[in-house]
This record gives sequence, C-alpha cells and structure tokens, in this order.
Amino acid sequence: MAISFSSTFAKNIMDGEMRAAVSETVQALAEACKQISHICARGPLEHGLGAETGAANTDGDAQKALDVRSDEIITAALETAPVAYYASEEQDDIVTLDASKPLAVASDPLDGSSNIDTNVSIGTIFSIFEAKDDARSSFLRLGSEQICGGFFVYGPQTSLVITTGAGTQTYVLDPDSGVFSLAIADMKIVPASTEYAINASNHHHWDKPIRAYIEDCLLGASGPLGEKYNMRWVGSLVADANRILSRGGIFMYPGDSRDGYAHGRLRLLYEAAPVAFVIEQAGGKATDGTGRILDISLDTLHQRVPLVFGSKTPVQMVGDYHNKKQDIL
Ligand code: AFP
Repeated sequence: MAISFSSTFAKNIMDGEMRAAVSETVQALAEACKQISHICARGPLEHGLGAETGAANTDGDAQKALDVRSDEIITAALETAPVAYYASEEQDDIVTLDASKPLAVASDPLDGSSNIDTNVSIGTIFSIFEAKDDARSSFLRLGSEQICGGFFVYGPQTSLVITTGAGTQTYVLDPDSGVFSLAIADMKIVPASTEYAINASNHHHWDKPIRAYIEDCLLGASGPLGEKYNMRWVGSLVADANRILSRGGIFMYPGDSRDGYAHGRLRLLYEAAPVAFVIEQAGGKATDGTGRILDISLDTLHQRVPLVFGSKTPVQMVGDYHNKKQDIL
C-alpha cells in the first residue's frame, strides 16, 4: 500500500465502483511517484537527470531525461490500474491502455524540469476523469468534469495534495513507513494575502491589466493598494501552488506578447485544471485572468491557458483590473 487514505477520501463519489477505481488509480500513482521521488532524492548520483535528451515535447519544450523517465514510470503504473486512456505532457497524443476500463488520466509527469539540477522542489500533476466512449472525448471537455485531481511535490517532504470534490487534503510520504499518510484533512486558503508569484522578467511583455496590478503592488503602502507586498517565484508550479495553499497568495502566469505565449505557458488539461480543482476546493479561486479555469472547454490536448489562482481577494482584484477601461490603466 503506497497511500493510507483518510476515511472520507472520495466518499462524495456516490458510485461505489467509480470510487474504488479512483482509489486504486491513486494508489498506483502514489507508488509511481514514490519511485520518482526516490530518483529525485538521488539527484546527481543518478547522472544526468536534468540533461536534455535532444528531443522536445509537442509544445517544443526540450525534454529532460527525468521528464521521459517519469512519464515511463507513470505509464507503467497506470497500465496496472483501471485506466482506459492516458494523456501526458510528454506524449504527442493520447495513449490507449485498456478501452474497457472506466477512467481517463492526464498528467504532467515532471513539472519544473528546469529545476531538476538545482535541488529545488519539482513535482507530478494529475487529473482523473470518468472515461467516455473514445479517447479524445474523454479529455476534450470541461475541467469541472474532473472526479479527482492533484499534485505530488518532491521537496523537503514528498507530499500529495489531492481532491475528489469534497475539500482538499494533504498526505505526506512518511520516510519511515514508506506510506503517504494524511497530514491535513481540510486545507483552507486564507482569503487575502500580500504575496504574489510571477516571473517578473516578463514585465515588458505583459498586457496592461497585469502590468498595472504588479506596478501597484510594487508601490506598496504608499500606492493605491495601501499595503507592502512580497514576491516569490519558484519556477515550479507545484511548489508555488503548495505555498499558496499553506499561507495564501496569488500565482500569475498571464498571456504575454512573446511568440507562442499569447495564452501563457501552462497547459489547461494537466496543469491549470487539476491545480484549479485543488485550489477551489480549498476555498481559493482560479481564473484565466477573468473567467473560471474549470469552465474553459479543452479544444486541443496541449492547449495553453493564462493562469491566475490563489486567495480569493487578490484573484478577484486582478479580474477587476482586467475589467477597468484600458485608458485608466
Ligand atoms: P518546466 O517544467 O519546463 O521547467 O516548466 C515549469 C512550468 O511549467 C511551471 O512549473 C512554472 O510555474 C513555469 O513553467 C515557469 O515558467 P518560467 O520558466 O517561464 O518562469
């Protein structure tokens, strides 16, 4: 057993067979991510995890050895679980495992690849749907149709943040027992915060609303927001998301004027939607700047989306900046 579920896990999934299938699949993912965590913990002893393979994923991102190895580990794990279809950041198209099975799983097997060689937290993100009659329709749908979602973080602790739609829980891998054990039964994001996360080097590429909001944060107590702000940017979505769940804040990866970044960098299916599911279930908010992430329909497998999430108040404020008339920004 890789994870010792809380007694309430997935109780909101009324169909007993579906609940059992989700639990079995999360067990398989937990076993796989224990393997990935072990590889990460060995770091340079594993020789060249951060080395580029010379290949690129479908979005043109250079693939690192650990990206590919993590995808292989996740794929092998899902082959043992009740999963019909698997969609991965590291694979151009959907993989059919066993079309007779009830679930469809999407994953970013290794989020934060650029941090692999720097000993900074990285992770694995996953999203689980009830499979439909064919592979494409099982994924080209609304994020609100997820029945389970979350992410593993390989950091000082190896942890799992997960939801099935009845609150957000955190499990921590106990190094002594080798089992993910429940650590926080019902995570809640504080509604307000003065900490923001954004890659500030892209300032001159941002649209006016984001630029105006960040500039007002930088003005601090003497500016229109009347408070001093702090900034964090890890470069691993899972690490920033976990911090925001723990102490509040706002994460922004907006669209910008760089080639290929009109819709930001993050992918809707296996990054933004599972994170949005977890964040909303913890009382936070997740948008593309103005509209709810979980209400955005997926039209192409690796579709990008601008992503703003975290404490409700600052996320709503960013929406207000988008709704202001451009001439007063
Ligand atoms: P990599 O997996 O290619 O390192 O990308 C990580 C990521 O998708 C997400 O985890 C970070 O929040 C974001 O990209 C960092 O993007 P920048 O490198 O442009 O800041």
